[in-house]
Amino acid sequence: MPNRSHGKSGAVAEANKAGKTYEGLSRQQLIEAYRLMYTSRRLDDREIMLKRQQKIFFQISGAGHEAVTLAAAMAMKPGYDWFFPYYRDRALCLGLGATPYEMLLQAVGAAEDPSSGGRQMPSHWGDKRLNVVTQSSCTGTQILHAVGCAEASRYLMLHPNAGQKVTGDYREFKDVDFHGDEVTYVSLGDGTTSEGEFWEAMNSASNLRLPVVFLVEDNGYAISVPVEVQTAGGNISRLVSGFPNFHFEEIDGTDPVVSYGAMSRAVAHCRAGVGPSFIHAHVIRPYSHSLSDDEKLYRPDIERQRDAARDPISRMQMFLIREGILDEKGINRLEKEVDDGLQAAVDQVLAAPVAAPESIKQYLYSPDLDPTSPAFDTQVAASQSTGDDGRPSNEQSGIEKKSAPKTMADLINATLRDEMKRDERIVVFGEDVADCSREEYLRQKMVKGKGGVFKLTAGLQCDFGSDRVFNSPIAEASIVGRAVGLAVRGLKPVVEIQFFDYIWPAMMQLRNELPVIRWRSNGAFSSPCVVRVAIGGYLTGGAIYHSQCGESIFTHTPGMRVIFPSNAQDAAGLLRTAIRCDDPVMFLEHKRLYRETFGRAAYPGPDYMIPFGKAKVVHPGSDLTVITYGAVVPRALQAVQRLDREQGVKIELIDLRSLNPYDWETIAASVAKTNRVIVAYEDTLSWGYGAEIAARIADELFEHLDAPVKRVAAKDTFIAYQPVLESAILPQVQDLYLAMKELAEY
Ligand SMILES: Cc1ncc(C[n+]2csc(CCOP(=O)(O)OP(=O)(O)O)c2C)c(N)n1
Ligand SMILES: [Mg+2]
Repeated sequence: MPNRSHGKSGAVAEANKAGKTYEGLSRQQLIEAYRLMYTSRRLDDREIMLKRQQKIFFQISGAGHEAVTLAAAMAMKPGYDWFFPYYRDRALCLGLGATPYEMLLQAVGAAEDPSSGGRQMPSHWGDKRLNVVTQSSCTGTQILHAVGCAEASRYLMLHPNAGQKVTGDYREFKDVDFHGDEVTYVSLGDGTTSEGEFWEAMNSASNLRLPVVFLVEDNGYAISVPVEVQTAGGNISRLVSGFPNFHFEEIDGTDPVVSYGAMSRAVAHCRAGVGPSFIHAHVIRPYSHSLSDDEKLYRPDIERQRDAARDPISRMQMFLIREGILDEKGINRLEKEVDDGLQAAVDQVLAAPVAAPESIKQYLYSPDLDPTSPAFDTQVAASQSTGDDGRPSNEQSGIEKKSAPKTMADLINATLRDEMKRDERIVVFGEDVADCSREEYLRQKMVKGKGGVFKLTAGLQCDFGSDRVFNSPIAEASIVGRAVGLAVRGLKPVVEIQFFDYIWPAMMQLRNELPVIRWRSNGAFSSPCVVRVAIGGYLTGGAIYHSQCGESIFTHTPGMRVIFPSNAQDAAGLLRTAIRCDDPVMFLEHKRLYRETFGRAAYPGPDYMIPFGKAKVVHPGSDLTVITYGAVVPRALQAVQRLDREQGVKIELIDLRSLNPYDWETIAASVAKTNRVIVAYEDTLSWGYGAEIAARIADELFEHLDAPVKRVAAKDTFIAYQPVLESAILPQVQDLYLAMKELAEY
């Protein structure tokens, strides 16, 4: 226990009389601060005990970080400002208004746990009421969310009507709450500053002068790795000091008053709209990394003792006594009240029920809006002439067209334009998507504008302005991470990943954040947005890094809708559903199909939608079923037509269009009719998307099969530049033809 003998009752009276404040904090506020800091520490202690008794399953503490995180809470406004904390921020959350009981509900994994209903580990904060946004375990992902969240505040200032509720699409269910001067808080550890996402976030926050308070809680270690190994020169403040527009402070984060002063200045800088703030707080980590770690294995006693001398709890006690704010008796009384309260909370929480196992799939997707439902099944506008008979429009002879067939690229562009007109919440960003970042060139008509490397977003910046359509840095994680932050706030980012081949820097966001937000927060938060991705090969020269597929990696991720149209009209209808629905959607656009003659169509109108999970029978047949999607559709169609011509074999060709969800009913009905099936796809054969479809057919439709389930796909290698090699690698019409012929004859 700390030495409390410094208490002098005379000093209490003196200070009381003086009405002295400390960086603006009154004595009463300091007592409250101590109550919360002590509560935070004791909660960690209680949880550690519960873990040892095997009543909870994980523990990670906020010990040593209490002063600065509580100071942050005191400098900000819960339910008004926004918070992206990390696992050491127990005191922040207590300071914002979370209760110890709620935290213990998290520890036992109770159904009533407000952060996740028992789905996440303890100390993974989330509280809708307080604007504490659901956190994952990934170090660093939250920093980009905070940037997106702050961008939303900026955007809503410029578009105050965008947040209005509109029935009939996701806006009906997605609340928008903004004040204009709200500040976004994000915290991270010293080790986490090594993540690329940290630097991406710093770059954008700085460049856009966003109101984000970055708090680096530097306890000198990332598990066992000391700060000088993480950070060049051992000090992150030195490294970031060149970022413009920031308010920087490097402080002793174990001192509550110093911390409060710094946090207040940081928040004021942001609230005034000047730019972001960066508080680098030196703290301690007295309890090892987590209960699974024993720091004695890599930290000698001497170092640990040095830390202990700076413990914020004992420092605060001594400060209160020294300043005559509380005497020893007062501290004892306060601590007893806290301990008694915690005991009662522990007793109560051990009886808290857990969620029913039947609920495990709840909130994977929006419970409010089902994109597979008839609400998303609309007709082609009357003025348009494209039939929806499953055949590409340019092959429909005899149908009179009032408007010329357009490419898939044209119709995606037209759909984006109409949706942006209709919905002010939509923002479009990505690499090169703007017409011209230097707007004056456009204004002075010096340039025409680019609008995407494939021109899919051409003209959108000119039509809707640079705050709605803009270029991002080449930082794919930040494209998706910022989109998550914007979408959490209720906006609808429709972002572009320029090439599927370069999606990988965003993988953490695409696997562990975007599709998980709703599930892990038990429905409290969601991030519906659209990630458009140019995908695929058959480019004759595309080579390894401009030809990849890999859709199965994302269909393998629960919570993500994955769409892959093969023709212009489907692209328009499915993109509109993607934008209007309430789920995250990966919208895969095949580069080779963008401007093909195949699949051109007239624009189907500004309300044309196709529900997800509905396949299209491109060619009816009774002898064999071919299931495919994307650029294999036109190739398979050629093979199907040739077999019909040559041998009268009638093949049913199914274009899945939607990969998650997919249309099992159409598959099952077709296989039951034809008794033979090929699954064809452009990706490499092994572990590709079709492997799952083939496995399910073998499993559930075995009784209907007269032949083995066949797959036609790319060879299990990379895609080569030389067209002869590319042809040998990707599935060709001839490969499809031979496989169909063989299976039909089986
Ligand atoms: C992306 C990622 N990599 C690794 C981990 C495993 N991990 C969890 S915490 C941690 C150390 C973080 O250190 P720091 O940022 O300094 O925070 P501290 O725990 O010290 O407060 C690591 C490596 C993780 N959760 N996420
Ligand atoms: Mg650390």
